[in-house]
Amino acid sequence: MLNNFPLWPQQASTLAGRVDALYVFLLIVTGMMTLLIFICVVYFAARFRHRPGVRAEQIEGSTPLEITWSAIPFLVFMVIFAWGAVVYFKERTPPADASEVYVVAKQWMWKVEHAEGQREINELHVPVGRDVKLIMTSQDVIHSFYIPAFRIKQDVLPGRYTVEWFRATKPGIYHLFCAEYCGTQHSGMVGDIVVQEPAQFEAWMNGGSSGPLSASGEKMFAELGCATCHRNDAGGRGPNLKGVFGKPVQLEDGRTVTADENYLRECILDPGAKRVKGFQPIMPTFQGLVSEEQVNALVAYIKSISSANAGEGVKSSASAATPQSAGKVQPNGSQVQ
Ligand code: HEC
Ligand SMILES: [Cu+2]
Repeated sequence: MLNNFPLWPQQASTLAGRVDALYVFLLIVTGMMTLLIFICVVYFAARFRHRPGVRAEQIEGSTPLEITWSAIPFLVFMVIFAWGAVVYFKERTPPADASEVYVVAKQWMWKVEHAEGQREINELHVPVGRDVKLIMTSQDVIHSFYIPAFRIKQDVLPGRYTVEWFRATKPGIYHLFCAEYCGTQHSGMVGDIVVQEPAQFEAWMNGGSSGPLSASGEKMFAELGCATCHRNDAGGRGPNLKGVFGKPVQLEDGRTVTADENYLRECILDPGAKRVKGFQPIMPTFQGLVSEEQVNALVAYIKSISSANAGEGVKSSASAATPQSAGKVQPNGSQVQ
């Protein structure tokens, strides 16, 4: 019977149980308080009802009583706060080794590109039991990437990246919703999260991929002329980008910032906002010249030449040219509009 009338969405991620446990706790606490108040109302109404000849007597405060009814709720609220904070920080902190998926939202669809190069629309394939980090941006208005079965929801904003992560625990197909009103067909901006067994997922991933995202990024890096200024040595007019991701960067105006995804994105689209110390301000903006997908590929490429495993970017770009992926290569710049 409960299957036909489920009170909760399915629990299909490692976070789902934690969120539900907190929610059940809140229901129990508020339920108990409601009950307590109603019992008191009924009891006092009966006990102190009007009787002929009996005069009401004024009672002037009671310190122990007031301390009790302040301290107990305070402790209960502190439990809710601490518990909520633990779940929140867990949910907001993607594990460092999560596989990465880029998401671009537009009215009214979700465009998904895996770091390994596979692309999909209104669908996201993920393997069971692996941490997945979504790096998301919007091409137009604010959207929100919501997977009820995973208990995660995150706004997707134009002009910057936002991030969310999960680890799926059960194979199956789950709803994806846009949870931020984004225009006429907002309610149709839905999709499927397809959770597969690792072997099945590998098979899916290997079918028809255009090569790793970082490899398309490397190609664009050459085609857009980035490589003329950013060389692999110290001799370029721009900084050598090898190893820059995740490191602190000294800016011309004295600030130090961490080179995360949003920083790389801003460097490409609005280089004037944060000039690197010790270089001429000659880098042109690429705003309007590159699509969100191309920015994602460039960011993925710069990250790949920065990862602890410094050879990774080179390796992945080499593998893109192996016969096994040849023939599946899509014409450069082919994207879903
Ligand atoms: C005309 C030369 C030139 C071109 C072309 C160029 N850049 Fe730059 N870039 C620079 C210079 C100079 C800096 C350092 C000063 C600054 O921050 O603007 C820089 C800074 C950067 C940074 C920050 C580096 C750091 O160490 O923090 C990134 C990332 C970057 N560029 C990426 C790119 C990408 C991607 C492209 C191609 C789409 C590109 N650049 C094209 C000259 C260039
Ligand atoms: Cu939307």
